[in-house]
Amino acid sequence: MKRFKPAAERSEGAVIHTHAVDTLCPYCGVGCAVTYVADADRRRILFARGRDGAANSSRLCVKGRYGFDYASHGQRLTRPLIRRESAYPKGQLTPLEKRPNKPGGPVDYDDLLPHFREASWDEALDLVASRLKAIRDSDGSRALAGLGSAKGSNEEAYLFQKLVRAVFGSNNVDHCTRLCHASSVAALMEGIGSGAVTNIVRDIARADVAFLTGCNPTANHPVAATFMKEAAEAGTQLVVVNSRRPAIADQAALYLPIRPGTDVALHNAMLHVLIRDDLVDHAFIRERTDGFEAVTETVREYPPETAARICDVPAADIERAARMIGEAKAVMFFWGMGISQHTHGTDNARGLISLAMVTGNVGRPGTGLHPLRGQNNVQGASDAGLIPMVYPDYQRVDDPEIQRRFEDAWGVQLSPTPGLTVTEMMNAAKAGELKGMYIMGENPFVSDPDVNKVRQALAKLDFLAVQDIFLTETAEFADVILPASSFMEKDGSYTNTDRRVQLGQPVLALPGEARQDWELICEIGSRMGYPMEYPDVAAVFDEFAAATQSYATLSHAALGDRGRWYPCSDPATSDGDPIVFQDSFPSGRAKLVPARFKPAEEQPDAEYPLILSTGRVLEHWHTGTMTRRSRALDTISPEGLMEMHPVDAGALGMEDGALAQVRSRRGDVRIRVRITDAVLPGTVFIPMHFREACANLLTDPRIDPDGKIPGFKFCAVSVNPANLPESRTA
Ligand SMILES: Nc1nc2c(c(=O)[nH]1)N[C@H]1C(S)=C(S)[C@@H](COP(=O)(O)OP(=O)(O)OC[C@H]3O[C@@H](n4cnc5c(=O)[nH]c(N)nc54)[C@H](O)[C@@H]3O)O[C@H]1N2
Ligand SMILES: Nc1nc2c(c(=O)[nH]1)N[C@H]1C(S)=C(S)[C@@H](COP(=O)(O)OP(=O)(O)OC[C@H]3O[C@@H](n4cnc5c(=O)[nH]c(N)nc54)[C@H](O)[C@@H]3O)O[C@H]1N2
Ligand code: SF4
Ligand SMILES: [Mo]
Repeated sequence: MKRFKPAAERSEGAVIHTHAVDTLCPYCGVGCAVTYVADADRRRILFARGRDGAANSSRLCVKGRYGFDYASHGQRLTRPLIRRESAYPKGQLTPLEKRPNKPGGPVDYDDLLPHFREASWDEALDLVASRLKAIRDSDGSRALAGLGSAKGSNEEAYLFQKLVRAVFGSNNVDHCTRLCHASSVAALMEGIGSGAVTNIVRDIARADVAFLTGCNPTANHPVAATFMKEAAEAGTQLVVVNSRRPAIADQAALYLPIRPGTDVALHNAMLHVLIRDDLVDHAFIRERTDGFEAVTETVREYPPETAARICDVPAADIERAARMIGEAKAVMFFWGMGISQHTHGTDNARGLISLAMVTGNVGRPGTGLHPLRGQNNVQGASDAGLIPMVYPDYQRVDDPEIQRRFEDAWGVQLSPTPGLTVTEMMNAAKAGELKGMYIMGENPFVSDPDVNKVRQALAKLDFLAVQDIFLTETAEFADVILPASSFMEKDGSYTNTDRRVQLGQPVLALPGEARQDWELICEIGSRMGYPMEYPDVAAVFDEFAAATQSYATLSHAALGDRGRWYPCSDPATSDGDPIVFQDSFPSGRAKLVPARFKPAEEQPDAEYPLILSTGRVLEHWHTGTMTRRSRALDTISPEGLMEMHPVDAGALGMEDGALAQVRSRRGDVRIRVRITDAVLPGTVFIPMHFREACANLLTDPRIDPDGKIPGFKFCAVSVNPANLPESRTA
């Protein structure tokens, strides 16, 4: 039954019968509203049409418009699979870089399938439940862990963390936010008591100045970027800071190409100028913040000339950026992974918070803090408690009062000990302390730093269950693989980067015997002895909303076909709040925390002379499981390329298109070179999407002390021309 009217699309009496459904794009945190039109038997999506959503006004990027066909790809998992006794030992898999083909290719899939046998749902689910239960009973709750998914719905995220907490019995639950904005959230929680954005993207139209740092919106938040560009044309001045020139720099009033990993020095120098020239908002500082003196004290050591030497940005440009912010009436701060994915990511975000606070740029139109959220539901997955330290709504697991409340609601005893983060789980598995895992909708065997170490660690588990839509590099190590629903087959709510909660609904029929993700979570809970029964996802939403103040007024019925921003006082009369914290912060007053510049630990040296940064391209999604199975996207972008500055390429005698061998202290990959002056001399860039040239074989797993996020944006590598014959067969 449909909660809201499906967009009727039937050419009466004509040859073609189609099925049109109003839903969302499954990819990024912008959260574009889409109508997908499928064939009459709902096996295949024919085309997409942008819908008039709050975040997109009918606009779509290439992924929303053409990236839907992964869902009907022939390699979708359709039956439960159990690893054969005779399968190769888990620890002896072919190294990623030696694998002959890419995920979409047939070789890979046909090679792997013989190592698994098909099973009935009862056999597979009983095996998962009994093995996890046996580990819990013999080794204790701490020996089990789960990774949930920011590609799943709020309801799935809520159920997943409930399963780990109430049934596995520990708080060992996390998701990809740890690799993403964990440091931003750590700084925001400390600074203002909330990790969500204060103002929506489209508020940029009302900003005089927008500061865009460590983000590449034209590639990664493309529809949001269109609104940013329009604002720039209408007079909003963009200050863009990046270490690899992003396309949005073309619209910038000021572009600062910064040496990677040196943003703390830049932020401090800007604060220095603002305070020195008295461009701060004294009333705001007095009435709404604490810690201004400590910040003033620290930034005194960072005159622009000092920062200029650290950042390789001219002192005059630093002065100008500071004055633009200090003199504007309304400034918005946007940031991404170039800020958060460093071992000093929390310090980076602290600086941005201080810049906004000392200039009084929060709580008004065209102001505020906006960490651009990545996955379609990473905001919601965090809100729903897929985090080891907190229950839904960021309520601490180690607060006895809160623990009692959840114990009453769920009818079980809960653990007061914060659980392991993604990165800590890998270490615990390696040490043999973590023995069983359930991974749903994540692919850590490609997305975690130093993946060779991760592969060794997870291969040691006594039992691994993976729930995905494809036989991923992670699933390859599983004892049981559960075939799940893709976005296109399910009901549920998703919270975008703007805090807009919107509903998705099924466009396609489930393939083969695949089942709904949410039902599988409940099946495992119930089979482990804790009944998890709900009539539908709307009922799960209600239980989640009851535990989560910011969602308390919402329900599936109230969300309708356009969704609402949270907080929303009354969905019957209000669209929700596009701007929050007008008068105070959840923590009362904002806390300003100073930070000193610390260089990344692994600096370039004679052996590894270049800095490697990793990230994304427009057409591909993370580990490529979806976009590399989309015909249009794979055709436009079939291969990963390493970007290198002409000066460095020239020194190595390498031409555009040459094959390079890239080494770090952890691994090596071979990849073709693309010569471009978008990257700075001395730095190279490798996209994370291509497992045959897997960036994470190279990356450094060291983490930020507060956010526990790895520094994906900085490690030392060497590059040499590769003269070995190519092994690629694609
Ligand atoms: N096409 C596509 N879109 C995506 C995704 C995808 O996989 N593909 N993933 C989604 C997800 S989960 C996320 S988190 C977002 C990420 O979106 P972004 O944050 O835009 O992602 P990245 O490309 O990782 O890197 C951001 C930028 O940081 C810059 N940078 C690197 N180091 C530094 C530094 O030290 N200082 C500064 N100031 N800048 C630096 C890089 O040059 C890059 O332009 O994208 C989302 N959207
Ligand atoms: N080097 C480097 N590494 C990085 C980053 C970087 O910038 N550089 N960025 C980091 C960031 S910001 C992020 S967010 C992470 C992302 O890391 P991951 O979350 O591990 O990456 P995805 O490829 O998005 O994995 C999603 C998985 O879910 C599956 N899936 C999709 N839809 C569904 C569904 O509906 N149900 C189920 N059950 N499964 C589904 C997909 O097939 C895929 O296997 O990567 C991090 N890793
Ligand atoms: S901007 Fe993001 S949500 Fe919108 S269509 Fe593109 S990938 Fe999808
Ligand atoms: Mo992310």
